Amino acid sequence: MTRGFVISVLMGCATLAAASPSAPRGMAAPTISVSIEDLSFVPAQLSVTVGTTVVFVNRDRLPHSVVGALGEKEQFHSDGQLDQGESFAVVLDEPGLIEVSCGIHSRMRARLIVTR
Ligand SMILES: [Cu+2]
Repeated sequence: MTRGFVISVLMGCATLAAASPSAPRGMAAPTISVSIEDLSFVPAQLSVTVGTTVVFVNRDRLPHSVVGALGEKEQFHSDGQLDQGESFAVVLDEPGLIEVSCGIHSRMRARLIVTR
């Protein structure tokens, strides 16, 4: 199930994520940001290790949402839509290939390859 997932929404904290890798207690886990611009996730593919925090930052004028799925199983989703300047952070604590999409624009896709 989704046990162990720590999901938090950071409102308007775009620069925070890029500047400081805020690791969960006792773990030196990295933080990586994915930008949403011009109806795309940038980068569209990312390889990370388990425990990495990924922060999705909406730098687009349009609202977007973030949905992550491992196969048929949803792994995470943003709390509603992200307006310009808002962000959504998720800790990836299971290995696998996560397909990321936008719940508003179905052609927006990204992949997160999570390894141990
Ligand atoms: Cu979108």
